[in-house]
Amino acid sequence: MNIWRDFHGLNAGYVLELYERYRQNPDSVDAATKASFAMWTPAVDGAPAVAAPAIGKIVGAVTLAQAIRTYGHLAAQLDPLGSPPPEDPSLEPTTHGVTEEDLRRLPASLIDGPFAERVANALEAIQALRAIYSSTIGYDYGHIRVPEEREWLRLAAESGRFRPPRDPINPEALLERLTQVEAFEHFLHRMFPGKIRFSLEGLDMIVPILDEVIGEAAEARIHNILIGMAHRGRLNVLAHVLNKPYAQILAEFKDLTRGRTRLDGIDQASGDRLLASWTGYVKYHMGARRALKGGEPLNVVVSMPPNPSHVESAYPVVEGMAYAAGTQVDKPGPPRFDPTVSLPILIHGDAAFPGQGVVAETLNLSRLPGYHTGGTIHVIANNQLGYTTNPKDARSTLYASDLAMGFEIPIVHVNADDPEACIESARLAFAYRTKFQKDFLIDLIGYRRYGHNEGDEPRFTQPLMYEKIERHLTVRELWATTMITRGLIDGGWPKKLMQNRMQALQRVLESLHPEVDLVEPQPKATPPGAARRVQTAIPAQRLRELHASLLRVPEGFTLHPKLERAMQRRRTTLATLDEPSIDWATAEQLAFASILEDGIAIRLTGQDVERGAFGQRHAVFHDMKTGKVFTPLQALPQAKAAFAVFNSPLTENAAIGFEYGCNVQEPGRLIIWEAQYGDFVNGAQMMIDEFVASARAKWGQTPSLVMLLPHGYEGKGPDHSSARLERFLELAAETNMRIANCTTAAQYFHLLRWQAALLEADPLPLVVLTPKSLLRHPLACSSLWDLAEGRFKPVIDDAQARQRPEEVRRLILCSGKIHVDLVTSGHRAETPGIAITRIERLYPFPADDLRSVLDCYPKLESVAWVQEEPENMGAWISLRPHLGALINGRWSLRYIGRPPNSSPTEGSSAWHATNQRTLVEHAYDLNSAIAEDVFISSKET
Ligand SMILES: Cc1ncc(C[n+]2csc(CCOP(=O)(O)OP(=O)(O)O)c2C)c(N)n1
Repeated sequence: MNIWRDFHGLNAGYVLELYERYRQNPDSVDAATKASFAMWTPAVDGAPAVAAPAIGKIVGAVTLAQAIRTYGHLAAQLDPLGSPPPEDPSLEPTTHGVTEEDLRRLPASLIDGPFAERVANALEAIQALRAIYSSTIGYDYGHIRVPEEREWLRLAAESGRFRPPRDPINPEALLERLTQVEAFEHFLHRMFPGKIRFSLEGLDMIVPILDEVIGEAAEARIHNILIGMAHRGRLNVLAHVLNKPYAQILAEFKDLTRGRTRLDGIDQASGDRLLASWTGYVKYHMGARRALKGGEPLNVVVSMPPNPSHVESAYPVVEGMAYAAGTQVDKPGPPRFDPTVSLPILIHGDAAFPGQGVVAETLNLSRLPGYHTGGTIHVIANNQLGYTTNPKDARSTLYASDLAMGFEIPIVHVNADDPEACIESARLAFAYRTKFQKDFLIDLIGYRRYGHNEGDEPRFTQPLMYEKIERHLTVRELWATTMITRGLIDGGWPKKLMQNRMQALQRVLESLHPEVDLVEPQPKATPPGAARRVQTAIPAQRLRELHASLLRVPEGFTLHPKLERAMQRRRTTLATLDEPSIDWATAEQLAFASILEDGIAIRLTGQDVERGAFGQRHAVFHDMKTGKVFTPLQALPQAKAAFAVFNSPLTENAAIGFEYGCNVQEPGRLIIWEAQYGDFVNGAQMMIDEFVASARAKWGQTPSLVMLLPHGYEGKGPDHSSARLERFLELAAETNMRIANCTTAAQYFHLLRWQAALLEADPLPLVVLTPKSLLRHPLACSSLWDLAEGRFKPVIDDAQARQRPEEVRRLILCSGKIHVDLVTSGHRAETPGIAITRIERLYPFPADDLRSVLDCYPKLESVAWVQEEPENMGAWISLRPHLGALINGRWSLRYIGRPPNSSPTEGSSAWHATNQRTLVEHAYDLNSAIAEDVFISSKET
């Protein structure tokens, strides 16, 4: 054969050019090409001539090897139930124009790889490659774009260094572990028939995989190992990995009512008053914590935080916990993150992983500054079903794991019936994570022994699959058979082990004392009066010094001219005590600076928070000439703790979940998340319902996350106006959060300082409706005196009306920006009979403060609640019963505001302005009799 027959035109030119390069420097071409050219004798004119007949075969062999490395997983035996793999034509030699005979004649070095030295020719090398890439593990790393990582993964797969016998597994210990796992499920199945437990069976290898990763992590002195997982197999993992006592789990299964019914906060059994906020939760979502003790390594804590039923919602929370655990904030400046301190391990469902958007949102956090945890080990507990739904209806991808490819996460698909392959995958995952500090994914493909839960009949929907499952041996049985075949144990031993485990469980059940064994987490009781005792004012001199520090920029730093001018103006902001010259952003900066000076670290995140969505904050300056950045709060000489500020990616759900995780892991830090506009917070409703609002009642957690939600009707349309205050008020009960709507910079200052001071003593989530136009409005500005004196006021009465209280006939109660619209109206001066009082803390409802206000106006005839939100939104619906109780029939209570609407507000600013004007007019109209159908509804209740 002539080379020109196989290679002509561009191909021939390319080969000759390559050959010329090889002639000049044999190492300048890759190993396979080098091996091919080594077989040729150059012709007189320099072109390869003698071995020309082999060149097409050589290229065929090389491309075949490449195809196996990239697509070998498509022919891997991954399904324990034996479904055929998808296969791919590129894995066939004929596709590449080679036969087995051709391959036998070619050298093994052509295929390259650590095994090439051990085999005789290219055929054997290809067979070795197939055995690696198309076995019970499918290596899926072709999407990794970093060549060094790809090469590392290739060598790791092909060297077999994580595989027995090079890295031995203790077969007896493995059999015992699988016996524990299976016996636990059998026992529960037998003793509590039909009770939901979400059996692990079919994916039993999850426990040995976790053992392997945790063992390696402990040896590597990773102090915090955090496991996030949903319902599937959770009880088994709690029992065997987190060492949750069998007695406690069995006590939970007994599900004695414990004599407790929740009525009026009284324990019906004991008559004691119940701690506020405790409803408990179902057993298969509870969390646990285990400290690995004794010998080396010390101080390793494995924990599994509780999570709601909402699959995958705990994923960003666990990431946030891992990030916070690995971050040191005890020194001023930016926080220092050490990726070797914590390890998140996440177990996902095969339907949930591609289906739930929060997964993609959280994967997108994985490499970002401020969110990077040093790499997560993901395991998809792939039982090939989502409830009753088959993969073809559950995802648009071939594998359940394909989403991870876009984030360049290496993937191994592994057959859950091959314990050695599973352990090899775990070792590879940990080694990759250690080397590159990036995520790794194990797609553990097994099956589900029973229905979705143990009460379900899976044969209704998957009759054929379950026919196979019924006949399928468990992984313990398969492994026992392997051991017997290898002559490691005798035939009776596996059965004996199983009997021992079942008897041990029986003994625990028989000696159970549910009242003692059932340990329920309880929220910490707060010391009474802690919130009242906090001092938030700080001396004017200290404020001035902080302010001066905040105005300093490094020598030679060139600010944007507008910012430079703003800085110049701010130099005199604190010059006098009583001039209201402190705007919202300055108050925030001073609050942050003073909190840092008090030694409390701050983390502020959200979309565009560095500059601030309204250009108000400028927490980070950018040098106009060099592009360098400078963060004044990180350079504050007075600071005793770190300040972090990160623009988040465009997500709410994962972002709030992550911050929640940071918060519960490190409750001593002030964690603040800011929405771009308040309405976008509804993208994270799941996090708010399931974590922020109810985690205390369900799991005894005590979050103190701060959420800043811009809110106010300013003609921007149905979106960008409302932070959906009504939703937060609806969730507020049993003192589970604080909700504020401040109208002045000083109020915001005191509120932030108050929250920081209560992080340990009385932690509660804080929801703050923050302003937009009021950020710079003179009426929202405060004086130095306001910051240096006083405290946060839950209610601000009308200072003007207080000077002539006997003239007041109507008391208008309102909250937020509408107050400014009311007091700046021309009607204000003309209507001295009206007092306007702001409720600045909507929850807990400030009944005492309001009572004192009501008592101040002796001639009061009516009270009106005025709001800009429609009647079915805003604070009205939640506050109405409280106001009714306070008024107690003494005066009429009138609602003045928009009627119920499905959309928060009008779609045009002109229309908005008209309605806002009408609303204010009604508020000031003491005599109006208003028809029901006017746009602004005003009615007595
Ligand atoms: C957000 C959310 N939607 C729906 C459900 C109801 N649900 C519970 S488990 C499940 C199927 C989950 O399938 P998969 O992710 O494969 O996990 P598996 O149960 O098979 O382990 C569904 C739909 C839920 N728990 N959470």
